[in-house]
Amino acid sequence: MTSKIAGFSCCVRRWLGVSLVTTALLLTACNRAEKAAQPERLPVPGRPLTGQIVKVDLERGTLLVDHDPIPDYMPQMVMEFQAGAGDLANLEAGQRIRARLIEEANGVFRLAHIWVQDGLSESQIAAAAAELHEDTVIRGSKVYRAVGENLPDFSLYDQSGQVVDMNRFRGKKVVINFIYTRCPIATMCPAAVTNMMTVQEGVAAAGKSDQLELISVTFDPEYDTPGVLRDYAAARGIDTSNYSFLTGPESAIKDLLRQLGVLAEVEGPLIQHTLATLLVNEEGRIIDRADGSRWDTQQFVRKIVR
Ligand SMILES: [Cu+2]
Repeated sequence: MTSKIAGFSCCVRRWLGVSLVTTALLLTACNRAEKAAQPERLPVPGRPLTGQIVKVDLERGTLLVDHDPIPDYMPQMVMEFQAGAGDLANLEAGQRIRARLIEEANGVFRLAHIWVQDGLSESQIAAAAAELHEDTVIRGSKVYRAVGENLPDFSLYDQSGQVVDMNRFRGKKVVINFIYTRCPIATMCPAAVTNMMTVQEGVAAAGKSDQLELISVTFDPEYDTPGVLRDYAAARGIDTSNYSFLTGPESAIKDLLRQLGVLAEVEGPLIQHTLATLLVNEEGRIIDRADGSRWDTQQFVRKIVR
């Protein structure tokens, strides 16, 4: 744990390039955070449910699910649940799922935060997460990847529930940041997404959309399932043809955050986090980095379209 925090602080120091005084402050903050037994993640509403989808009914906005017994609550049965548009679009009959069952005040039962339990995708994602973790451990105190280094390889799910391997984006410029959908602070994640959209629009205006991929990875994967990310993008009218929202195993996301020098920590009802946006070139090398939510999106656009 000590070495983990030391590595983390070291990466923060290198990333910010700050004075010793500021570093001392950061170290104190880190140590304090370490002592408080903070929860690892924000709670996700509802109770756990597993089962198999019998039917996706787009018209009724429901999922018919043969669900496993829910201890002290409900026996095994085939039951109809309300579900969000993102989940309804992503899911199909026959899939095994794990989800959160939310009983609403009006007696309506809703399934949300749904993960497909698909052996093939899951093992692919798990293998990539294990590799990324090994790389994180091997890099030790040199875990942080500065401008000039390569983006690490990773595989996560996109907002459609498809496995996305980072290699897929070789040959294009990539802009990547981290956000979470329930971030309530307008100047943080919502602003970060708006900045991404501004870059996307600037590159589109130059007719170079096919040379760019934008990626927002969630800080909050248990809540931000593919369906939630899909709804989030739809609610903002985001063109997802070259802008993906990624989620997956918590360990993979933590390793990515460490390697890219982004801090995140649950505090009360929030995930306190820093913001960074990276620009990656066609060979997978990090060529620029903007910290915070106020940065020159047009500078990124110029670097992408030139
Ligand atoms: Cu945020």
